[in-house]
Amino acid sequence: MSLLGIRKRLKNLDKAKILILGLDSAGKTTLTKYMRFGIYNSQTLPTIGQNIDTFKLDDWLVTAIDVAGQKNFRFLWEAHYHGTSAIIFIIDASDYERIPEAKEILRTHVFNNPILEGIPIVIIANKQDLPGAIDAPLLIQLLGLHKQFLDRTYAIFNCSVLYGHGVVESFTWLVNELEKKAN
Ligand code: G3D
Repeated sequence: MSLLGIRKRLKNLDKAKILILGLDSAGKTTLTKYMRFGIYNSQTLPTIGQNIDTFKLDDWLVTAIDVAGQKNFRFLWEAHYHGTSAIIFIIDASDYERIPEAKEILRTHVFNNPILEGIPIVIIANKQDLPGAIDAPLLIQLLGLHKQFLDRTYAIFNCSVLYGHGVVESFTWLVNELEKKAN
């Protein structure tokens, strides 16, 4: 399976939205660049705020949001959450200090958010190419996911988005889940 293969499978599904969430510097921009690579008709749409990047991938709307800090702006982001079919939550796994912040946001914005109930969630443990990066099994524990949210549909992948490692695997899982829901 390649990125183009994934794109073909996405095309066959009803159009909707993919939401990419993460703290600043987690790798959202790098991921969206990767997704746009080789895709000729992707189109960047005007953004409302500096921390929101939206583009079209065929009939899909992809929105990447920087969810760090600024609790007061949550209501602005929530407007983008409606109608979402899939969530990608990206974490800089080499930045130990910010794992608690990422955990809190993952919990409040995604897992405990009624708007996003039942939606498949891919967690990207990014920057695995950096020495000492926390791998997926340990990250699951640090995020508290081994004890909670066992009823939610989610998966976590070791990735190095900069080098394109693990991205196709993450998207393949996501497309499989979307196809299951469509059938
Ligand atoms: P953001 O959009 O979530 O804020 P970016 O994050 O995509 O801008 O990435 C922030 C920095 O992390 C960038 O470096 C980017 O190259 C780097 N980065 C993203 N993914 C990876 C990865 O998988 N491995 C490594 N080593 N670095 C990564 P700069 O130097 O441009 O700030």
